[in-house]
Amino acid sequence: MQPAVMGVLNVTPDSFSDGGCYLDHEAAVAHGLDMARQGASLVDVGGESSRPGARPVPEAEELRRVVPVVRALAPHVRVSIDTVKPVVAAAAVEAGASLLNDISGSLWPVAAELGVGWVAMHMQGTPPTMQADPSYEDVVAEVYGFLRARAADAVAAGVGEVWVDPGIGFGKTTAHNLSLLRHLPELVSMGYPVLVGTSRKGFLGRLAPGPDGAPARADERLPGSIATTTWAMLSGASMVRVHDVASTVQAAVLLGCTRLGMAAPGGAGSSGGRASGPGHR
Ligand code: HH2
Repeated sequence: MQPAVMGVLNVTPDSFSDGGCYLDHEAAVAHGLDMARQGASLVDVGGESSRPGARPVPEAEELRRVVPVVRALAPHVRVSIDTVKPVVAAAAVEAGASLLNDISGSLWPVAAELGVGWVAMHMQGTPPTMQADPSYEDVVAEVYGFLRARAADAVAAGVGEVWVDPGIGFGKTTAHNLSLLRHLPELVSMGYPVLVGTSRKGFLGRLAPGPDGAPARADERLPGSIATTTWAMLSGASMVRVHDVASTVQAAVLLGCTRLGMAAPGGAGSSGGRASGPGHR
């Protein structure tokens, strides 16, 4: 099955790649609907940046940012709420969200109580200081061990839909991120659906600097985002969290076609017969 695409919708002034673009509710809803039209199965609404160094947002402000946006989008597309605050999670679920995207990896009792799905993400430390000095003896064993334990806790608590996410960039060096990506099949083999978010993250810019040697800026990281997201899909991830939905859906479709050796049934370009036209090769 083609992996699902989760579109990122940051209703924040300070997110690392799109801060301020969707702080206005009308702009946020329009962008969410656009991502759904482009093929996102889920729109992930967040009202608090978790970029390295980010400061916590007061609960009332986070509620003001996200609840009207969730309410407007939920009749049209599945919505997840990206929060670590139980009160915000509850209000978003009341407004129509059905998945709790939890970067703290600790809110499974809240998901159980609200009767919604839960994403368990791994993070070492918290955003204000997590990138100061991330350290592990064995990053793959520690992160995947944590996720295995938390997912089992959630299932035992009665959560019916449990996702695991290695938390790329959350208390991790570039080398840690690469190890986790390289060993994704081990996470997949645990049996829980895997979500991966590499989109526009800083390590992509550091690994592939521009011609002047400077790290690629966030708005120059689409190729790296597509490459690592495609790697995640090839490794068995069931969902990828991205800012650039249309490009990612195109990559996912092409991956599926290549796997099958043909256009996916019912998908674009599946009308049968040979492709034709001036561009056909
Ligand atoms: N990454 C970010 C935020 N939430 N949730 C999951 N499950 N996995 C991720 O990798 C993940 C996440 C960071 O990206 P973004 O939301 O664009 O930035 P910011 O936190 O600055 O708003």
